Amino acid sequence: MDHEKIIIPAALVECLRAAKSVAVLTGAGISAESGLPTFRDAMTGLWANFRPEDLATARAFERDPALVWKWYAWRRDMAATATPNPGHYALTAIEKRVPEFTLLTQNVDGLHQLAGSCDVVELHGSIMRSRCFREGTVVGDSDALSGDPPRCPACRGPLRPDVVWFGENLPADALNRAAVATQECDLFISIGTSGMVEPAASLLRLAAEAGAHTAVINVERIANVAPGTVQVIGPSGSVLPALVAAAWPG
Ligand code: BJW
Repeated sequence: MDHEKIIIPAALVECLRAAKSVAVLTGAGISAESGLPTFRDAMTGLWANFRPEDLATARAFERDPALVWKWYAWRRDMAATATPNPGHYALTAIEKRVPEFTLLTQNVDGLHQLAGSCDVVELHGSIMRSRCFREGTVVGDSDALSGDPPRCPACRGPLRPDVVWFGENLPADALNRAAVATQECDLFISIGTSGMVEPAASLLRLAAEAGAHTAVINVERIANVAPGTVQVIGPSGSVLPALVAAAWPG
């Protein structure tokens, strides 16, 4: 989509320019233009041929560790060869211009870090790391491991991806940082997420209740957002660069 054809609401531009503190929540949609499938696209999404509970729960891993490990290995290979898109880069530009900026991501693909975002709060972990299913010890480079699933070098227990599955708590430090940023920001922007998975889904509403301006950037209109939320409909790889250009021309 041509940047010139995207209309960025003036109110959002003003809010961004004036903001002392901005919090951004990203989901799978921001990486779609890097070629990574989202979860809930009925035809091509990551769960098109499976039910989420068959792949993204500890119970699924216990039942069929090879299936779950292979699904994550397939996704890790895709993420490892993907590159950030203009949406990821636009967020690094915003980070440089606002005094306080917190990037909260539900994504596990590492593309924000690759784009140069300095301090990414990973709410759902990282697909690039693994950890022992028994003891929780984190093992860094998943690419160097072999086996379906590989074994923990310390206890020989099965390794699992270092991500947050349904029914598991989010990392406490990440959740705390999300709560603080959400309570304290002037502007909260939710980008490329269907807003169906808690607790991340509640952050937009919590920000609005705390008095922040709120905005959603998505290719589809999101239902039941907090009253007063500005919705910009379009791909984040075009909307975000257009927003940056409008807020800080030249
Ligand atoms: C574009 C675009 C473009 C496309 N530009 N946009 C309260 C009520 C009910 C249930 C619960 C509740 N609280 C907790 C729960 C249970 C559960 C939950 O939320 N269930 C729901 C299904 C209802 N939550 C949990 O279990 C969480 N843990 C927890 O709460 O712990 C405490 C607790 C424990 C036990 C019991 C109760 C409480 C953990 C959630 C972990 C989620 N994990 C996953 C997998 C991570 C690892 C992996 O990657 O495999 O995280 S699930 C999956 O969904 C993944 C994602 O991060 C997450 C969100 O998906 P996302 O990013 O929104 O992707 P999509 O595909 O849904 O949407 C993409 C969007 O992009 C779409 O809107 C497109 O339109 C858009 N888009 N192209 C802009 N170019």
